Amino acid sequence: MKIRIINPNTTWSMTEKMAASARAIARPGTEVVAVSPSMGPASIESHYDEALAVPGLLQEVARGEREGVDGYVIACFGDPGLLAARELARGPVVGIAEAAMHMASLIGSRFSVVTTLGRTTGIAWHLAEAYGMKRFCAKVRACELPVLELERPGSNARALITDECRRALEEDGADVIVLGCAGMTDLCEAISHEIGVPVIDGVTAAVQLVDSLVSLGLRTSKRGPLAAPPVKAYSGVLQGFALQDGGLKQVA
Ligand code: 5HY
Repeated sequence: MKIRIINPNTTWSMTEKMAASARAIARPGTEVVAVSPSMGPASIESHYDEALAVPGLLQEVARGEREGVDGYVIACFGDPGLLAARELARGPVVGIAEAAMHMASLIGSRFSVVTTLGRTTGIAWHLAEAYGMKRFCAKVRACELPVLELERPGSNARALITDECRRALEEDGADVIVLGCAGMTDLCEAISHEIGVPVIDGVTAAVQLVDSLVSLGLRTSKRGPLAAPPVKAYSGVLQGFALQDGGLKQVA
């Protein structure tokens, strides 16, 4: 089985962290590859970043389709481009927010999300609503940490995130924590051990869900809204996104 983790931002150190987390839990026989697009934002911290991350993300899905990838993880807590990716993919495509929230609802009564910048909390709330998880979500918290601080050696990211997780337990009535950034994937186990409750990393949660779906022979349904997009021309820098034979005309 081949699973492709797509980190929609272009910071490869973060992508490599995700690959390490995923390979640590992947079943024997499941090959996990983690990639970043050749174009896009260095980090995703706004609607603008999310929008500009999607073209590169879709190129990576198209490349995966040509390489026979069985399923995909969209490894950004805003789950950017999720439905568009499902239109392109034959196999399952799972977003890390979607995976983490659903898993949290299976092991606790209420979860809090701890993410990076406060300006992105609305995106997480929107997803909780869209996924039917709002009734389980106690709060979406932010530790006011720029995403790339997670990559800076010597930053106090882990302490800031852990403190915010503690506040979630004390103030929100949460009994599970969801890490609201793929870049936190390497902190999950240590924070869970420190605060004494389950902490969910969406990257590994999504990898396991994709593995389960593929193992059950389940693929994205191509009847209706997630069928391949209608063929048409795209102009300017998007010319290469025109579809032919079910794939992009030009996969960079
Ligand atoms: C993520 N941004 O998971 C989101 C986290 C966030 O570059 N990867 C990013 O703060 O929304």
